[in-house]
This record gives sequence, structure tokens and C-alpha cells, in this order.
Amino acid sequence: TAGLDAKVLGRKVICLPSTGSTNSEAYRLAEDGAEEGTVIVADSQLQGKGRLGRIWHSPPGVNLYTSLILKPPILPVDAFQLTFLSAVAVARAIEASIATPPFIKWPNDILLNGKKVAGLLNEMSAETERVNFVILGIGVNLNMLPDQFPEDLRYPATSLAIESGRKINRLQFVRQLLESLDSLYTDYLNNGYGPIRDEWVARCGMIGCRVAVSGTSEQIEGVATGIDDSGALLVRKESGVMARVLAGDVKVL
Ligand code: BT5
Repeated sequence: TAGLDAKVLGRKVICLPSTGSTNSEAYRLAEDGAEEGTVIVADSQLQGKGRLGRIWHSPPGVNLYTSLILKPPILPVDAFQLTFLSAVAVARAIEASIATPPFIKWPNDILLNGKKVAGLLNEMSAETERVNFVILGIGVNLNMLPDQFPEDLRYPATSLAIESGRKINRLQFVRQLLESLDSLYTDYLNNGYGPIRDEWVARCGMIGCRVAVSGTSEQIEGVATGIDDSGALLVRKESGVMARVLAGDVKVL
């Protein structure tokens, strides 16, 4: 953590050569009482987790796989706000590293030139009225090369190196990301979710675009207009009726 300009996050950084999943590792440590701001970074993951039981490909030596332990004084229903916080932090860190602008795709992808470069997976331990801890899981493809991607990905994928044509310094990127996360988290605790939502909307490549949502009970098509206070994507259908999308796969048309 030498030279890290962060107040809460990165108080303690644990680097592992390999682990099943940094999220699972962080969850276990948090259950054992690890302090807020503890960060786990692994060189590779043997069982990197995506959402809904999906796999996050985590080859060694090339990318960033990290999980952070937070203990925010918020209600469990508001914990989704931290996914937006980490999306904004990842977008800021990418913007500081390469010239290609990153875009956020609801709910938890970061894209470069329309291809997925980072994924987020938050997990939480909570009681009815209280969050015990939240794990922010972040995977960013830094130096992964085209032949290192499996063929069966759901969406096209890329890395910072592929898009920028140069090797990314992993340590520098982690620093940048932790500093972005730390300043956003401090802001969040002091000023609430509003500023984060505004930056998220400004960085979201889908707002104002025609989108199609699948994987929900009803096939929805319309214009994405924003997100509401529960994190749902708002889509204005052809009929003018607003749909709130809480889950599903969204495609920009
Ligand atoms: C995500 O899930 O995008 C969340 C990924 C979170 C990974 C981090 S790494 C550190 C921490 N520890 C963990 O165990 N996880 C977190 P989802 O939206 O479900 O997307 C998963 C889908 O993305 C897969 O089904 C693949 O199609 C695709 N995919 C898998 N690995 C990828 C990669 N490295 N780059 C781009 N796409 C990938």
C-alpha cells in the first residue's frame, strides 16, 4: 500500500498468487471480523464467479481480480448503490489509463468499444434493518490477449491492452482504482447516492438509446431513460408506458 492515497480502502491489502474466488475469500475474512477497507487481490482465480452461477475467466499474470470489504451504515435495500459506485470507480480508473472512453452497461458491465472489459459482483451479509458487510468484487481485463478469451462468451469481450495497443501496469491500475473507490466511498458516506447516480447516468452508454430487454417475463423494447432510486433501469416503451427493469439482459439496438 506504499504511496496509496486512500483513507479507508486499502488500509490492508492481501495479495494472493491464486485463490478460488477473491469474493469468497473476502466474505470469509469479513465473517471472521476483517476490518472495513480490507482488499484482496489475486493473480488468478480457479473459480472466479460471475452473477447467477456464471463463471468469470481468470487466467494468471494478466488481469485484475479484486474484492473489497465495506461496512457502510446503510439499509440492505440500498446496497445496490454500491454496484453503481464501483462501476463509476472502474470507469474513472480506465479513463485515467487509456484513451478509449469506457461506458457503463446496466447493471454491472463496463465496455470499451462495445465489448465487455470489466464485470462487477457484489455480495452482502445483512439483517432486516442492517448491513453487516458488503463485498465489492471487481474483475478488469488488463493485459488479456484475444487468444486467451474462451469462445463461448455471452458477449464480445476485450482488454485495456487490446484496445490501447500497449501493456498496462497492473500495480499502477490497482492504485488508481483503489483511489477512485476510496474518494467515491467517502463522498457517498458524506453526500449520499445522488452524485454517484448522476455520474453513473453520464457514463452509461445506454441512456437515450433504444434497447431490448430479454430474460424477463415480458420482452421489452423502448428507449432507456435512466435509473430509479432502487437501481432499476427505466425504459419508455413504444406505447409511452414506462417499464422498470430489475433483471434481465439488455441489448442496445
Ligand atoms: C460479471 O458477471 O460480470 C461479474 C464478474 C465479477 C468478477 C470479479 S473478479 C473478482 C471477484 N471475485 C469473483 O469471484 N468475482 C469477482 P456476469 O454479468 O454474470 O458475466 C459473466 C459472463 O461474462 C460469463 O458468462 C461470460 O460470458 C463472460 N465472461 C467471463 N469471463 C470474462 C472475462 N474475463 N472477460 C469478459 N467477459 C467474461
